[in-house]
Amino acid sequence: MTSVIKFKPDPNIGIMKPLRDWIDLSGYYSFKADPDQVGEKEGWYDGFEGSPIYVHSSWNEQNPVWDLYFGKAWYLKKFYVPLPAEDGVAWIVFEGAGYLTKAWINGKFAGEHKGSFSSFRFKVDVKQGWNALAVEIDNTPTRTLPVWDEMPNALFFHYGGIQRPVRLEFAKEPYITDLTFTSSQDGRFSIATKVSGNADVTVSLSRGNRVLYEGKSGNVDDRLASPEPWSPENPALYDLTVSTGSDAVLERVGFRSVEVKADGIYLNGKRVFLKGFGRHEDFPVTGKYMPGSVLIRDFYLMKELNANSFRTSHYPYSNDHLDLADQMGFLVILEAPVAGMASYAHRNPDAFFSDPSFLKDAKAQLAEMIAEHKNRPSVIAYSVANEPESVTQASKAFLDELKKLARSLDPTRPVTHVSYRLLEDVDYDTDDFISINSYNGWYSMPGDPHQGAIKTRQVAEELHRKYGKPVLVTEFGAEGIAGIHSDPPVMWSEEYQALFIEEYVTQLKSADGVCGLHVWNFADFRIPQNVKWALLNRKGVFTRDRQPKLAAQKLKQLYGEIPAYY
Ligand code: GCB
Repeated sequence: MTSVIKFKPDPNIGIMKPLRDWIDLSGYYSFKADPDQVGEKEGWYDGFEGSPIYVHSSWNEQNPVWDLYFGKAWYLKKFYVPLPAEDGVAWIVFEGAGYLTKAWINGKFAGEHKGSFSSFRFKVDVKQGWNALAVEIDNTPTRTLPVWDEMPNALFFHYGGIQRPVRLEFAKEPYITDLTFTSSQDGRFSIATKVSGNADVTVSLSRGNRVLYEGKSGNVDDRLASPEPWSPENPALYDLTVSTGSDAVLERVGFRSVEVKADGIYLNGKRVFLKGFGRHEDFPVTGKYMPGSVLIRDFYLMKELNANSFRTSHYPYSNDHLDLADQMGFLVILEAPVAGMASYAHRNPDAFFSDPSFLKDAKAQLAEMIAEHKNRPSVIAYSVANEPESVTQASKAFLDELKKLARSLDPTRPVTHVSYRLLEDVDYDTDDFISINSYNGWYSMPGDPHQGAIKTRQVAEELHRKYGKPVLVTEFGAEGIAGIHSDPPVMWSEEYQALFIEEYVTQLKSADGVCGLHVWNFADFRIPQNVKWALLNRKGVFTRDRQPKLAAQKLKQLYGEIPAYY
């Protein structure tokens, strides 16, 4: 398993500091839907007549005609390589496209990849001068990850396309293929580097212009005297540069420790209370691509509401998204794209979870997620799945395989799965902490958020007592349609949503064993058409265009009253 080395921004947010030559391949492409699946047979990889589209963004909202198109579609772009590309290695790098991606350069097949939410790369032959890139994307709703078999019940809208940046990247042998950094807040750290051939590797750690550590090996166990620990209050980042002479990569790292004890999650030795949200990557027109300016606004809004944490529900987020979490100090539960199973799996969980190809895909996408993001200080834990019908031995076996894999790839981070089966769940014994989603007062006990919140508190406390582990409430929330007001507060009004959140936070902030609260959701987001939703999922405390509902003001006050350490 090799990790995907990223270009990372320098301390000025958003300014790229590439240490390899690269060419940005985002921009306008030619696009053609392929509902009859004839593209490959007819050789569209050599060229086709299409219509304009922008990469990166989902295809759906760029043209109303494509809005509900799910299936195969093709992208084509001519690009110019000014370098003598022949004397090195070149890759085409996708930071996220899917669900199935196949790529051709100058008509020659380059590779294929399954999964929409991780970076992947294919080695390619490009020539100095003009070249052509053809890409086939297939997002046919099937047993993909997340699972889309039953579209109306899917948890969020099934966007498709080349949804994150694409580039051509160049390196010379020997080049760096993997880099792992682990640390603790007292300054201890280790670096492990993998290189494509024999090379003298040097490493350095610096802050600003000050070099604080230099080493003559790619594999180091050492200690930095009195580092500034990374935390939400002071997200101190260090530049780790690793070089082979012919190649160099940069990771932005931090010194921090995470530990789970029976009574809570500890950051740098202090018990921290996670205050935050389940989020989505979702925005009008761009679909599953989140423009940097929207992310910036989101992060300022989360800070404004006194949040310090979020979960990447229900898939790993983009590098831009997680770079900001590192930079602005958010504690992230990084979730694998194993979600959307509830409506399908509950009918026959044994058959569903015993399917070996499903497990194989889930493991592959979990491994890619960890390889890509394992060096981030913001990522404090992994969630292997959201609401996986964890009530039978087959689903338990499936989840335990994923947890085993996560721990073998990264022994430094705690692992959980997110359950809505509460007291019935059979898989908490292999979690480091328990994560529960609860909607008493909305889907159950409608209209009674007070009793709903009390019931959720009882469940959380019972789970804590039974398993001796902390409990994170990963979802609770109610729909609130912006502009709909009601006295008394009834369901779907802004008042009801604000009251629901108040009842839950009041009950759960001091519940025995509860280590954090994530409101569902930060912002309204698009979902499939279904009688359950009014155009969007309206559980956001902000609208889809990031305007506050009543709940936002309430939550700011409520989160402001909870100390970050307790
Ligand atoms: C859940 C899911 C989340 C949904 C939410 C809801 O339990 O995990 O993806 O959006 O409920 O609003 O129904």
